[in-house]
Amino acid sequence: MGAVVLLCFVFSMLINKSCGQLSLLQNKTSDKNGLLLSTVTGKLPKMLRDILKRESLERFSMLQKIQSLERKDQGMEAENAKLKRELIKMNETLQQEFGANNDVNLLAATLETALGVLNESSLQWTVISKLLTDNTGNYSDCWDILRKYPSLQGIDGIYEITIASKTKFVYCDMTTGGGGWTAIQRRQDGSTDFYRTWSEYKHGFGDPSKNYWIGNDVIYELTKNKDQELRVELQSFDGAEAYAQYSTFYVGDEDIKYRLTVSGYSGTAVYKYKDCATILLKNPGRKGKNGVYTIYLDGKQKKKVYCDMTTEGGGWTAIQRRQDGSTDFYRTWSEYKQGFGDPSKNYWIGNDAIYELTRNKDQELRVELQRFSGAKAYAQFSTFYIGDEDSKYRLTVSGYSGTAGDSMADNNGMKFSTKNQDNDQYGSGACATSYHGAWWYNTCTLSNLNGEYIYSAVSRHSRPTWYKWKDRWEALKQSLMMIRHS
Ligand SMILES: [Ca+2]
Repeated sequence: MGAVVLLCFVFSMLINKSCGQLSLLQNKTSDKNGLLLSTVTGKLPKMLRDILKRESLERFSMLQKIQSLERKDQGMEAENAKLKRELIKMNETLQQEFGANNDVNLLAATLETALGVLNESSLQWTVISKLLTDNTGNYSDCWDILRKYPSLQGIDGIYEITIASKTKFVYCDMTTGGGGWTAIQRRQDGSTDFYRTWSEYKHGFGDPSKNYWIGNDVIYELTKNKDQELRVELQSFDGAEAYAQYSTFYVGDEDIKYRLTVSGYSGTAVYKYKDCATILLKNPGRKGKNGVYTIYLDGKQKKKVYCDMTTEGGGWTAIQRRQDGSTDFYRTWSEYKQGFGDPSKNYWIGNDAIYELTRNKDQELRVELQRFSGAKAYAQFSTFYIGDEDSKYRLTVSGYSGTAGDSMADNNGMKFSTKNQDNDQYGSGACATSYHGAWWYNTCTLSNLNGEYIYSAVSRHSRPTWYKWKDRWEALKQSLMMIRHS
């Protein structure tokens, strides 16, 4: 396999990291005591390798910084000279005021060392920048760079290559499948317009550190020996990743309008996660990252949900979430069936969705509650599932443990009721109306988490309450009902 080509959509923070590292180095160089540079004098090539390897420092941003450093060089010289004068003056003052005191002599010696380092610092920068500049641009692609510098494996970033005797900055994936991939396209966000003309696509556009098209002439040059493979990497907004790989990939020159030859597919389809636990299982890096993710109910119906990736190992799919009063929960049967609200704040996932998620009867329920005082408690149920709409989403809930008390014991076996559909056990009225909510009411209830929100801890049964926690109808500030494989 020769050099290889990559279409890459991978999200990466390497650029920012690298700039951060470089500015650190830059600051240390002009550091008043110059100790960092004094310790590395004479080891510059090794230091450069270390920088490239450990800090993921990228040539592109580094060269830009060096150019800016060179512009600042005179300023630095002036600053050094000023510092030098101050040090000399300080030294003289010390000698005059304290004479031949040992401590003072020690201090003076330290000051003189510092002066020596200062004198060397700008010279050293010139050496560093020259070494870096001299080493760039002599490679035909990322594969070639990696072949000559195997220690760059794992260091994705911007590198300079030479194509048809012109240099070009490109993004190299030095990780995937051993690395050495040259990115011909990269999109990370919407900050670069890709709706461009023939000529722009011919020459390429954008910035390889973020979004770019390498240019059709370059793709032709890179692939004209017909020995390249193509890999397309994709990432969906909920973090799912997939790729497509083609064992043959090349384009013709401009005369034949860059005619494409692509074949020999292998790869993965985008995985449709069925719940938050599966997302976490397939993407362990999501642990601790609570937020909104996309799941596919029954492998088909797309749904945005809030995932708790923290509590007790994470992987919880939230079926109800209330954080404030900005969402009305006093809704109809049809709205509770479909679900409503915004998973990033307040929402009900939908009774059809709860049925789908719990139909295997293998889920547990965890209810997390917060009072306006900030105090928190939870109730966990080892068994939780509901029937389909024909059964009026009849609830099965049991196996309580926790700190909030079991306020759902009376709801076990009950049908769901809303303000426009009374399926409760209360003969002389509708609990959904008198409790201003929607729930699995019995002859009403000791839990009413879909009750009417209020911004204070008033005590009233029609509020979002969990009676057993404090043995009163205290209105709660927040609630989270979530399920996970038991
Ligand atoms: Ca009734």
